[in-house]
Amino acid sequence: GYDQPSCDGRQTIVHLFEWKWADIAAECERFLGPAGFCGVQVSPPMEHIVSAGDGYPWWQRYQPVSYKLESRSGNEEQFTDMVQRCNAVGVRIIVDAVVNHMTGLGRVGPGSGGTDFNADNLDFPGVPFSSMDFTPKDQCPSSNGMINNYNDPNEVRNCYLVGLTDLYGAKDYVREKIAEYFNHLIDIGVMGFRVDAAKHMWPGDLEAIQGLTKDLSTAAGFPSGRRPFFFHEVIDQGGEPITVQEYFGVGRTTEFRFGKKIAWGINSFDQLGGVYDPGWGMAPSEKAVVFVDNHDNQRGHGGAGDILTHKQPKEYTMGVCFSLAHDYGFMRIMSSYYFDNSDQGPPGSSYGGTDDVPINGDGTCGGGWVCEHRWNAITQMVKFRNAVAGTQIANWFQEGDNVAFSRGDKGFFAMSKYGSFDRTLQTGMPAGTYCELISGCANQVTVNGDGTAQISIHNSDEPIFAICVGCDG
Ligand code: AAO
Repeated sequence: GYDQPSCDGRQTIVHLFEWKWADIAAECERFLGPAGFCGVQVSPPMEHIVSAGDGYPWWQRYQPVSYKLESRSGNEEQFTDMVQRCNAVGVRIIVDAVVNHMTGLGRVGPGSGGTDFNADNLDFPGVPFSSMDFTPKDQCPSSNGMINNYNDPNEVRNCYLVGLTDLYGAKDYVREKIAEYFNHLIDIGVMGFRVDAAKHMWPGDLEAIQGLTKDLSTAAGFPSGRRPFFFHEVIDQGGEPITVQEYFGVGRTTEFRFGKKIAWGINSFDQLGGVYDPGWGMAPSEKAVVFVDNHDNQRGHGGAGDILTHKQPKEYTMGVCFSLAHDYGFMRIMSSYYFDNSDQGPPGSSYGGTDDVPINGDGTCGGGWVCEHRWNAITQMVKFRNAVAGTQIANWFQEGDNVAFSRGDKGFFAMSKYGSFDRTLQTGMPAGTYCELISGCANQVTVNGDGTAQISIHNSDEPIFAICVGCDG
C-alpha cells in the first residue's frame, strides 16, 4: 500500500531542507547510509518562480512553473545522479510534491528553468496548463476567490490558498499531467512523495492521481509490485472540519499534534506519557508521519506555536530523542539552516543561489547549515529506532523530571531534564553488557539476570541514555 516506506525496515527520514542535489548525494554516501537512515525528503525539484523582489525566499520553491526538474537545488542530471547514488547506499528519496497549485497570482516568467508563464492569465506553457485546467470560479464559495474560512471544506479545496492558482484536480487532463510528473520521478528511482497542501485537494482526486502511478522501479532496486510511499500534508489540530482521517485511503498523513505534544511534554515531563492521544483525533501509528518541527512551523508559517526548534538546542535534542525512542508513527527529522527572518532563503540565496554544505572536522556542518541530523544524540537514536523496530513501549517510568521506558525487550531509553540521574530500573532486557549509545560506548551498562540495571545520566547538554540489543555504537 501507499503507507509503507520501502527501505529495508529503516525507520527515519530526514528533510534536508533546501540542500542541493550534489550535497544530498554526498551526504547519503558519507553519512546517511552508514547511520541507517531510510531516506531523505528533498525540497520541491520542479521548476519554480525566481523572486528577486522578495529576496529569493525559500518559499519560491512552493510556486511551480512547470514539472521540469530545474530548481535552485540543481538540474535533472544532478537530481538523477543524487537518486542513483543514494539508492546505491540504501537511502531512498522522497519528493516534496507541490501539485495543488501553480504560482501565485501576479507572477510572471521566466521560472528557474527559463520557462515563460503568466499566472494572471493562468498560462503555464511548460506543462502546459491553461485557464481550463484551474478550478472554475463558480466552485469557490468565497467572495474574493481566496481561502478565508477553514470551516468550509469547499472553500479549502476549491479556492486559492494564499493567492496560489488552484489546479482543477477533478479534470482528467490535470490528473494525467500530475501523474506523468510522479511517474517521471518514479522512473528515475524515487521511493515516494510528501504531497504538499493535500488538505487543499479532494481525497478522491488524490486517489485518482495516485491510481495512475507506476510501481516503484525495479531497476532502482525496489522489489517488484511495490507501490510508491505517499504521505499527505494535512494540518489537523482538531479545530476544523477537515481531518487527517479523510486521507487514510491514500497513504499516511502528517500528524502536527505530535510536535505540540512533544513541546508540552519536554516542558512538563508528566505529560510525556500521552504524546499519542487518540482522544484528540490523532492518526493511528501506522498512518502517522511524525516530527518535532517542520520547515513551516519552525519559522511561524503553517501550524506554528508551541513548537521546539534548533534554536533551543537542549530541549530540541530531548524532544527529538524522545520521539525517536517512542513507538508512535513514522519519524521525520528536520535539518535546517540558520535564519533571522521567516522568508530568508538558504545560505547563498542573497545572490539567488544556494551554497554548498561544508562539513567540519568534528562532523558538524558549517556555512550556516544547522544539520540537526548530525547532532550526536539524534544520530545515535536513529540507530536505536532501527534496532527496536516492531516493539512497543513497556516498563514506563516517570518521576519528576526523569522519564524512562523500554521498547519490548530490545532497548531501553532514559532522559533526565537536568542531566543528573542515578537509579536502578527494570529494563525488560536480556542479561548482558550493553554499549550506551549516546556516550559512543564510552559507558558500558550491565543488565542483571532479573532485567534490572543501574541507569546513570550525567550530561547536561545531551541528558539521554540508550541501550539496545545489537547496538555497538
Ligand atoms: C507566499 C507568500 C504569500 C503570497 C503567496 C503567493 O508568503 O504572502 O500570498 O506566496 O504569492 C509556502 C509559504 C507561504 C508562501 C507559499 C508559496 O509558507 O508563505 O506564500 O509557500 O510561495 C496552510 C496550508 C498548508 C501550508 C501552510 C503554509 O494548509 O498546506 O498554510 N503548508 C504547505 C507548505 C508551505 C507552502 C505551501 C503549503 C504552499 O508546507 O511551505 O507555503 O505550497 C491554519 C490551517 C492550516 C494553514 C495555516 C496557515 O493553521 O489549519 O491548514 O496551513 O492556518 O494559514 C494554529 C492552528 C492551526 C492554524 C495555525 C495558523 O496552530 O491550530 O490549525 O494556527 O498558523
